Amino acid sequence: MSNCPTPSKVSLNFHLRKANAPDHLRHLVVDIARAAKYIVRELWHGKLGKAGTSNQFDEDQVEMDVLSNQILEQHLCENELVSCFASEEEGEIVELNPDGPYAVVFDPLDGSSLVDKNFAIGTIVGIYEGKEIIGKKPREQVAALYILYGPRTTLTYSLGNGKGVHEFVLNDVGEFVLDREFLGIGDEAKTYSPGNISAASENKPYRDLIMKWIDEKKTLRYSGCMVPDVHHILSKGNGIFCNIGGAKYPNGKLRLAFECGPFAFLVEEAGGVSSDGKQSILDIPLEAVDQRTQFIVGSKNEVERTVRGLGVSK
Ligand code: FBP
Repeated sequence: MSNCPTPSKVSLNFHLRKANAPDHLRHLVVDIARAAKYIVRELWHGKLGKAGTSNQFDEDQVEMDVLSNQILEQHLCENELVSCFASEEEGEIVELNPDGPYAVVFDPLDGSSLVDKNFAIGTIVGIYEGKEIIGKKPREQVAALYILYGPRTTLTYSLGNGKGVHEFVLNDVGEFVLDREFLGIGDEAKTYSPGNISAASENKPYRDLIMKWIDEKKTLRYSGCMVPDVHHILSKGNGIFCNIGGAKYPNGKLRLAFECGPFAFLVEEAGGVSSDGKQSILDIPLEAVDQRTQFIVGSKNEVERTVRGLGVSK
């Protein structure tokens, strides 16, 4: 790192340099942050209605799904650092530069069904080395990040390997500047975030867990978008978020590649725990881009109690 003074407001680029991120990885993360600024602008000024199309999961797309996907694809293509990417909004893996050193997975606008209700939503990104996505495990990510479009726009990233989880805020000149370093998650949860709660109607262990959290007077924090809901755990430093399988989604609703893998990487780097009920999310091989998984993340002791409570040994 050159001996230039540390600025009063540390930029994402400066922070990545200080963390000795490889130059290409730093460039890629900064480009993803640039793409997020264009997504922010479209959230302010763009159309929020239905696109009249559907994604690979046969889910109706809103205009912003399509636009945010295009914005990210453009930035990943321009920098020539990406061999291929998998997006929640694309049917197949998209090949870009065969010499690109990284493969990227992303949900361009998670929670997009909430965008016209003005709920906080986000972009989720995972980065792998090389040219393959299928066959990798989320533990092999070399970086993961999410952008949260809320009252403030924040970007939270980690390079893993004990380098910590760090949060940046988009300022008035369009720069993501450091707000908090080394976000941590304590072992005991004070809040709970029960996703896919309709599964509790037929999943008695899940229903019993929710009643336990109520009886323990834990605070409910659930918005219906996993980006602010899991961010709440990283921001507060404790909590539990889960999306449990049920009749409609036997394996859970959330996708391993674009949603659960990057968030498990960040939560475990912050000292939390992730599980699908049997193993760390980070150890589940990616077999298909549309692969779903049951997802439990957050404070270590609460995740372990939840896994036991759901009756499946870890
Ligand atoms: P989309 O990617 O289709 O928006 O679905 C993902 C999601 O919105 C997550 O962000 C959120 O945690 C989950 O669905 C909510 O599911 P449910 O409404 O069943 O709790």
